[in-house]
Amino acid sequence: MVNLSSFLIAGLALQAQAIVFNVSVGRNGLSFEPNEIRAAKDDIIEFRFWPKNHSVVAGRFNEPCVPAQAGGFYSGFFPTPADTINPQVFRVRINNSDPIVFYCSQNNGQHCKNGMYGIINPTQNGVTTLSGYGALARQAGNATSPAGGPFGGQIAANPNTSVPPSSSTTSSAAASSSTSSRTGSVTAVTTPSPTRGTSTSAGGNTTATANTAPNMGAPFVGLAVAGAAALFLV
Ligand SMILES: [Cu+2]
Repeated sequence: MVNLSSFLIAGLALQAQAIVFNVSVGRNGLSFEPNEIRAAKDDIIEFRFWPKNHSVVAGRFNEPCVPAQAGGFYSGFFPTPADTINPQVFRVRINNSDPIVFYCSQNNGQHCKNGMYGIINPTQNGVTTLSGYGALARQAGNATSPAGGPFGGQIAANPNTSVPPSSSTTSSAAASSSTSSRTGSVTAVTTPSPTRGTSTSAGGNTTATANTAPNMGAPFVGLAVAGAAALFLV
């Protein structure tokens, strides 16, 4: 008699273990959390959008807040009312281990230069690092949104739209850094969808994910960021 469950487990074990990294966009001020991610080929970065009107764009290293010259990705804008989380997410599949920087292109408050950027697979050369990109971004002007609509990823239903009551009132410094790596507290999944596009059925996201963003708390408040946020609340 065939032991079906053993058979299934053996089959799953043969698949590459892709990981989904959840990135909170604007959950605590003008920031991506985590903003430094170490991912492998076929891993998924899932951007979850919190209030205001954010986007995520793959950038280029030496020209901050400007889209990548080739390839890359762009989510479009995800307007999200206060005290909610957007019902849709933007998912990007990682194709290789090359460094990728990303930023928010919202200029109502100049989100990119004020801290809304991050990096996937930084290197140690001081250029393709979070701090290296940040040093350039702080001197940037307005950010650039790619022409046209979203590309390079998949818009999907948000698997978790529950909002802790206090989440939208927490502020923290945008300059804070949080890192996720493949060895961190993330959930391995075996069902990354290889398809691109936007044909996602409602509730059809069966990929098990864990919120990889560490609970950073709010040890201090970024006064500059809070001030900017107060001026540019949408
Ligand atoms: Cu933003």
